[in-house]
Amino acid sequence: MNIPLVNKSELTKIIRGKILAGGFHQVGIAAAEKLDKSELLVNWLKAGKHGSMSWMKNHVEARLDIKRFLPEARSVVMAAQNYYTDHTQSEDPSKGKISRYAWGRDYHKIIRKKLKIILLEMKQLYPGIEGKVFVDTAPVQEKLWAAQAGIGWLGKNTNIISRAYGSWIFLGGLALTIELEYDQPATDFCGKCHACIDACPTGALRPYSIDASRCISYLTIENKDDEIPVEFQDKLQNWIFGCDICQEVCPWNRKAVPTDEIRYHPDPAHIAPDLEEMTRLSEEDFKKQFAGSPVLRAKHKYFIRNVKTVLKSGQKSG
Ligand code: B12
Ligand code: SF4
Ligand code: SF4
Repeated sequence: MNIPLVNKSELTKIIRGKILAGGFHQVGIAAAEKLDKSELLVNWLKAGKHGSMSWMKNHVEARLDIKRFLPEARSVVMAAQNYYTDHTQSEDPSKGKISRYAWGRDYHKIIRKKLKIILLEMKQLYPGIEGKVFVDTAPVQEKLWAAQAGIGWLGKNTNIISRAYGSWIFLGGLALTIELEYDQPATDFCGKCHACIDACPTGALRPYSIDASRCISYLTIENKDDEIPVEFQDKLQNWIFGCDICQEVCPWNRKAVPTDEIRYHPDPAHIAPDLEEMTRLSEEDFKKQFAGSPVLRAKHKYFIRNVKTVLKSGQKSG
C-alpha cells in the first residue's frame, strides 16, 4: 500500500494524535502479525471454558490471525478509554451490585462511533488507506493486541492493566492497511501478587487464564439458563450484573483516576438498586430504567433471575 507524500513517522503521529484528541486516554500500535499467545484460545474453547458463549467459536481463524479479519492489514492501532469514576459499591445487603462498566452509557456505541470517525478522517486525508474498526464484538483478541501495542499487560485476572489507569479501561481498535511505527509490548507487573486469584469467589481464575463458565460476569450476563447453576447460587455476593471483585482487589487499581468521559459517570439508579424493588420491575420498566446501559444485554428475564438468586441465597454482601 503506497500512501503518497507522507512518511511512516508522520502518519503514526497523525493517527496517535487523532485517537487522543478523539477522547481516548491511551493509544498503542502493533504490527499486524500473528501473536504468539493467540493459539491458546483454541485449547480454551476445546476445554469448554467459554460456557454457552458459542459466538466465541465463530470466526476463530480471524481471532487467531488479524489478516483473516482484514486481509491487507499491516498495523493494529489499539485505543483505551478510562471508565473509572470515584464511586463505590454499596455494602448494604439489601442492594444489588452492578459492575462499574455498566454504571453509565454503553461503551460499545461510544467507542465504535469515535473510531469510525477517525477511520473516515484518515481515509479522507489519505485516499488508499483501508481499515476496519473493532470493539468487543468483532472476532479480534483485543487484550492480546492491547498488550502487544504496549497499552498494558495482561494481568493474572486476565484483564489488561495500564500503569496509568489500572484495569478500568475499555478497549477498541483499528486494523489498517498502512505500515506505521510500532510500540514495545507491555511489561508484566503482576510479580508475585495473586490477590485476584484468591479473591474470586467461584474459582474462575488461574494465573492469566479464566474459566468463563465459572465467572459471575458470565453467569449473570451471558448465561441464559433459567437458573444460575446451583454450585454458584450462594457465591454471587450481591452481584446482579457483572462482577468486579478481581479488579477491586488489584493493587494497580488503587490509583485509578476518574474519567473525563461524562457518559461513563453513573446513573444514580444503576449503582445500588434495591433488590426487593428490582423483583417487581416489569419488562417495560427494566427497559426504561436501563435505557442506553449495557445492563440491557442481560434481558429482563435473566436480570430478574439474578436478583432472585441473590435474594434466595441470603444477600451475602462481599
Ligand atoms: C469473552 C469475553 C468475556 C468473558 C471471558 C473473559 C475473559 N477474560 O476473556 C466474560 C463474559 C467472563 C467476560 C467478563 C468480563 N469482561 Co469481557 N470480554 C470478552 C471478549 C468478548 C473476548 C475475550 C476473549 O477472547 N477471551 C478468550 C480467553 C481465551 O481469554 P483469557 O482467559 O484471557 O486467555 C487469554 C490470555 O489470558 C492468554 N493466556 C492464557 N494462558 C496464559 C498463560 C500465560 C502465562 C500468559 C502470559 C497468557 C495466557 O491466552 C488467551 C488468549 O487470548 C472481550 C472483547 C474482545 N473481542 O477481545 C471482552 C473484554 C475482555 N471484556 C472486558 C470487560 C470490561 C469485562 C469485565 C470486566 C466486565 C464485568 N465487570 O463484568 C469482565 C472481566 C472478567 C475477567 N476477570 O476477565 C474488556 C476488558 C478490558 C480490559 N481492561 O482488559 C474487553 C476487552 C471488552 C472491551 N472491548 O473493552 N468477558
Ligand atoms: S469477575 Fe468475579 S467471578 Fe469473574 S473472575 Fe473476576 S472475581 Fe472471579
Ligand atoms: S491482583 Fe495482583 S496478580 Fe491479580 S492482576 Fe492485579 S497485580 Fe496481577
